[in-house]
Amino acid sequence: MSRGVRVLGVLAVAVLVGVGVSAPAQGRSGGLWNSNDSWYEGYSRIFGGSNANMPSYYSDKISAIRNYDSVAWVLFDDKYYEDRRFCIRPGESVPDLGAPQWKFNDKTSSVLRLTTASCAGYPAFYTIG
Ligand SMILES: [Ca+2]
Repeated sequence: MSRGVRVLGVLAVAVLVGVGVSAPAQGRSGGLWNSNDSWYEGYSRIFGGSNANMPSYYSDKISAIRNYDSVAWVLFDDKYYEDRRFCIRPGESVPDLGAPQWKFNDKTSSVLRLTTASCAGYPAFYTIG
């Protein structure tokens, strides 16, 4: 592994560990914004990249999300991208993951950042078109 790759890895971890944000800023760019209470209350943070095995302070604690990224993200109930899953496209918001159509409050244990804005191949929170 080159030194450059190691530095990038450290930066990715720094982004993932999180930036404390008290309120969702309009026009924020990049990442999956999430909070541990519905309607963006409680602790909030931005995920900058995929995480197959979320630490205990994230796992099973996410209650609301907004996608400020340019690509779609998938939330999984289990670690390592297993079990139930839902995809959120760029610009979409899910203020209450516990709503009856998803029942996904405090479930997320891994997150996958896709390479395009499409949710093709994954069930999406919202249907389009
Ligand atoms: Ca879970």
